[in-house]
Parts: sequence; C-alpha cells; structure tokens
Amino acid sequence: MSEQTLIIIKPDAFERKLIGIILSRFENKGFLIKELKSYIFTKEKAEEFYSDHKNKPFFSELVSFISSSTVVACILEGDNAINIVRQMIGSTRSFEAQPGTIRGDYGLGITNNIIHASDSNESYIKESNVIFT
Ligand code: FUP
Repeated sequence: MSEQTLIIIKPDAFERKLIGIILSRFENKGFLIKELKSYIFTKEKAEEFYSDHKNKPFFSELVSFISSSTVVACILEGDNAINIVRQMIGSTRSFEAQPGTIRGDYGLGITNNIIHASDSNESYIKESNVIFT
C-alpha cells in the first residue's frame, strides 16, 4: 500500500554535508520525494514536534539540538513507506545501529543521530503539519 512518511535530516548531518547521500538512499530504494525543504526549528516548533517526549529527561537537550542548525525535511511516498523507512534509518542509539542502516553507517550519537522518521501514520500527520503548513 502506498504511504507517505516524513523524514528530518538533522543538524549533525546537515553540518557534515550528508544531505545528498542520505536523500539518494531513499530515491535508490524507490521512494518518491513529494516535498522537500530546508528548515530551521524555533524552540517552540521543536517543542511541538517532540511533544510526546516532553516529560523525558533528554527533552531540553533534544529541543536544543534540533533547533541548533538547519535541517532538511522531506515527505517520501511509496509502498509501506513508514515501516521501510524506519528500517532504513536503524536504531535510535546510532552506536548500536546495524551497519547498512543510515544511523549505523553515519552516526555514533543518540541525540545527534542523523535522521528522524515518523513511526506511524498518526505521527506522520502530526509531524508533517508542524513543518509543512
Ligand atoms: P526514534 O524514533 O528512533 O527517533 O527515537 P525516539 O522516538 O525514542 O526518540 C526521539 C529522539 O530523542 C531521538 F531521535 C533522539 C532523542 N533521544 C535522546 O536524546 N536520548 C535518549 O536517551 C533517547 C532519545
């Protein structure tokens, strides 16, 4: 079933000039780039985007990190996009992520873990509305 999902290529990947190589992985896999923009989170938008985590101990670090530099936000479309894109990004803790996944190949951090992808259709709708409105 064709679906849409949202990815955010995070400030660490932007600063390291990994945008092109990461986007090309999704195109190579067969996903269509439906929307694409560079974006800078304000603190308020970052808090809204990550509101599910507001009671976690890492929340303020997460908000500060995601708003620290430019990100690239992208809506991808294709069969089973939500699950397949989540598989492609790998585990949250980049140092544990499998080689061959994006976090596994490019990252070592937890907060600075290269990329975000929606984990459900509900998250996709909420998250894409924060950025693409
Ligand atoms: P994920 O869905 O893989 O992005 O991971 P989560 O939804 O569990 O966490 C959202 C973001 O919080 C992660 F991308 C990074 C950050 N995080 C931390 O900074 N510290 C932690 O201990 C766990 C997550």
